[in-house]
Order: sequence, then structure tokens, then C-alpha cells
Amino acid sequence: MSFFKKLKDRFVAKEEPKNLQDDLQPLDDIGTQDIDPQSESQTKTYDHKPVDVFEQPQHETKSAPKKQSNGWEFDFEDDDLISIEEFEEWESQQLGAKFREGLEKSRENFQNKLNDLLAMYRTVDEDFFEALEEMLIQADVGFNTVMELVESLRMEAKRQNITETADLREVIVEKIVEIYEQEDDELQKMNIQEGELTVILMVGVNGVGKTTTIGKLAHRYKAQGKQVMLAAGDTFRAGAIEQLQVWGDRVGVEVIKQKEGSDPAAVMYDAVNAAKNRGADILICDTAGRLQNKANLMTELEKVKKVLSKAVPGAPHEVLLALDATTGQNALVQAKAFKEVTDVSGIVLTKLDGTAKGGIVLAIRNELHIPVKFVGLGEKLDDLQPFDAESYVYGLFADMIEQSTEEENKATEVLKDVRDE
Ligand SMILES: Nc1nc2c(ncn2[C@@H]2O[C@H](COP(=O)(O)OP(=O)(O)OP(=O)(O)O)[C@@H](O)[C@H]2O)c(=O)[nH]1
Ligand SMILES: [Mg+2]
Repeated sequence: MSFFKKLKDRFVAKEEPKNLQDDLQPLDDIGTQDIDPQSESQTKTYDHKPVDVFEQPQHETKSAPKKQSNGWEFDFEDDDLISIEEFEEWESQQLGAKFREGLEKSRENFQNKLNDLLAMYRTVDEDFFEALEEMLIQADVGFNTVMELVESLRMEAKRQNITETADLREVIVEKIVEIYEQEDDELQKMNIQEGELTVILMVGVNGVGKTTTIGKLAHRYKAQGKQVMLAAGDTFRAGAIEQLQVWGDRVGVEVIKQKEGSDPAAVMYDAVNAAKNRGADILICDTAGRLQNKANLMTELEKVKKVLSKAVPGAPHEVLLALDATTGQNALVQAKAFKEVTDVSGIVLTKLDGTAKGGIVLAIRNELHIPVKFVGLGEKLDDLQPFDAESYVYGLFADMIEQSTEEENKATEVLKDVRDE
């Protein structure tokens, strides 16, 4: 099976669920008098948004399971039963839709530029590879990663004797996945201690999205039926404690806090002991985002980690570094600085929806050797998604993938017709 077909099978519904299709109607038919004149949806388009799993769905699909505060709820009417396979298929399509939506800006950039290149350079030669290198570097993929990627493309083109650039399309996408997945897959998973307390420490500079990510993570784990607690370890910035409390209230989890200016290590001490006493499954700790003074930050993080590990051996089980995708190469510089200060077990790449240069994911993985565990694809509660390379390339090249598999299907049909005649 071709790689594009594999991706399409994984992420695209074969047919729209019937009742979802019934709900689709051109906005013109609904009437536009109530629509904000500034609204983007003024153009004749279809109100076809992916079903939101965690918030009130816009289109209720009859067979889709519904998320409740205590886990999944299935509609057990006879004809509505779905198998585990169907559920997994449905879940995979939701994931595809999320990445497709969140990576819209990057997709426009990647797809358009690649199509332009393929139109401009028809034969596979050094000029084409150089232009491709430039395109990828501009999309924040990172110099070393680009060199590695394009070198493996050169070899693959030679091996398969590919002479037309259009035939390289699929190989390029496949190589992107390969380059990401060449590192240890086990590290990609969150280190969650089943049946015991797991402590997650969130670090990163100002404004990258630490607190927002904590809220989204808490929501995700709570929806999985886990008891989650939060620690307001950013005692430095005015309003930081209240901001975390707002997230705690929104998600419905307890926040352990002290007053502004108190010692973060003391907050962590309270929080980790409270979490142990309450039998919580997951404690997520916020920290202050300042890096003016490396030595200070190192001392403070060490102190916090000591308190946590004294209370729970092995804690913190994850130190997640939040990086803002819109800051591009600067995110790499931040990550390198943090790596010198503390052990980082995973990256949360926030605001990927806000950049057209989604290539930074590859640079982080390949140059820092730290897995991207989650990506922020928007500001809503369920816009934090676990990262995996196939979902990512699907988001980046969805139209190209769908179009090319349609062409492939048509070609197969023509061949079949010819054979039948
Ligand atoms: N579009 C988008 N916005 C995001 C995402 N994640 C966070 N944000 C926004 O980024 C801004 C900063 O987020 P915070 O969570 O306050 O960042 P922080 O790292 O805690 O900041 P400090 O506490 O000041 O260090 C907020 O306006 C968030 O809504 C994302 O994935 N997508
Ligand atoms: Mg914060």
C-alpha cells in the first residue's frame, strides 16, 4: 500500500456519518443576516467542523461515544453499538481532523511551496534539491535536519530511479516521518505511574503557554478518569496563582497554592503531600517562567525537584518544557538553555496553530534529541494533542494526500477497465 493511502486510511472517514451529513448546509441557506459582516464564514462555504470530543459537540454523531466527567459514555441502543475497532477508527479520525485544523497555516505554506517547486523543477537534479533545502530551512526545519533529510531523498531517488520530481512527492512526506521516528519510540510516551502518584513539572520561559498547557493536560487526564491536582508553583509573577486557579475551576480539579512571593519549593511540598494524602493520580506543577539568571533558575528547579523526589521517589516523573512554536529558531535556543539547567524529558510545542512554519517540530526532535510529547493546536481545552509523526505529516499535507490517493484510485479503475475489456 502506498504511504499516502496508509495515511488516508488512518485519518480520513470513508464516508461521512449520515446524520453528520444531514446537518451540513451551506451557510447561505441558513441566512446571513445574523452573521457578523467581519466574519470569515461570509464566503459560501460549508459549516463542517470536526466534532469536538470534549466540549459540547456541534453535530451530535449518533454512534460516537460521548465524553463524560467520569470517562466515555456509549449510547447502548442496539443499532448504535460500535466495536473497539470502530471506536479506534473514529478516534483516529478525530485526531486527524485536529491536526488538519491546527496545522492549517503550516499546510498552506508547505503544500503551496512544494507544489510550486514541483512545477518549477520538473526533473530531479541538484537544482531541485537545493531549492527544496531552501524551502525547508525557511519553514524552520533546521539546517542539520534539512541536510540529513535531503541527503536521504537523494539516495532514495537514485535507488528507485526517480527522474520526475512529481514522483518524489510521496517519498518526501515519508522521509519526514522517518527522520522523526528514527529516535527511540519508547521515550515518546508519557511516563505515567499506573496506580501511583505521577508528578509532572512544567517549565519554560514567560508566555510560552505553560499554565494553559497545564489546564489542558489536567482536562485530558481527568477525562481519562484520573484524579488530578495542580500546584501553583509560579509564586513570582503577579496574577499567576489566580490564573492557575481559574484553570483548576474550569477543569474541576483542586489547586494547591500559597500567597504570591512565597517559596515555590514550599508550595511543592504542600502540594505533593496533599496529593499523596488524597490518593491523587497526577500532580501537575506550574513554575515561574523566567530565565534572566541561569544560576538562580537552576538552584530553584533543583530545590523543587529535591522536595518532590523526597516525597515521592522517582518524582518528578516528567519535566515538560513548553516551547512556543511561533518563536521559531528561538525556541531551539531556549531548549538548549534549559537542557543545561535541568533534565528535560519532553517538549510541549504550543501555538503550532499560530505559525506557518511548522517545521520546528523536526528540528527539535533531530537536534535536541528530546521527544515532542504534546502539541498545542489552539486555545480550546481539547486543543492539546499527543504528538505523533504521521498525524503531523497528515496535518501538513492533507490536501495533497487526499488528492493523490484519489488520482491513484482513478488510475486503478482505468487499469481495471482496460483489463476487463
Ligand atoms: N493559539 C494558541 N494559543 C495558545 C496555545 N497555548 C497557549 N496559548 C496562549 O498563549 C498565551 C500565554 O499562555 P500562558 O499559559 O499564560 O503562558 P505561560 O507560559 O504560563 O506564561 P507565564 O505564566 O507568563 O510565564 C495565552 O494567551 C494562551 O491562550 C496554543 O496551543 N495555541
Ligand atoms: Mg503561567
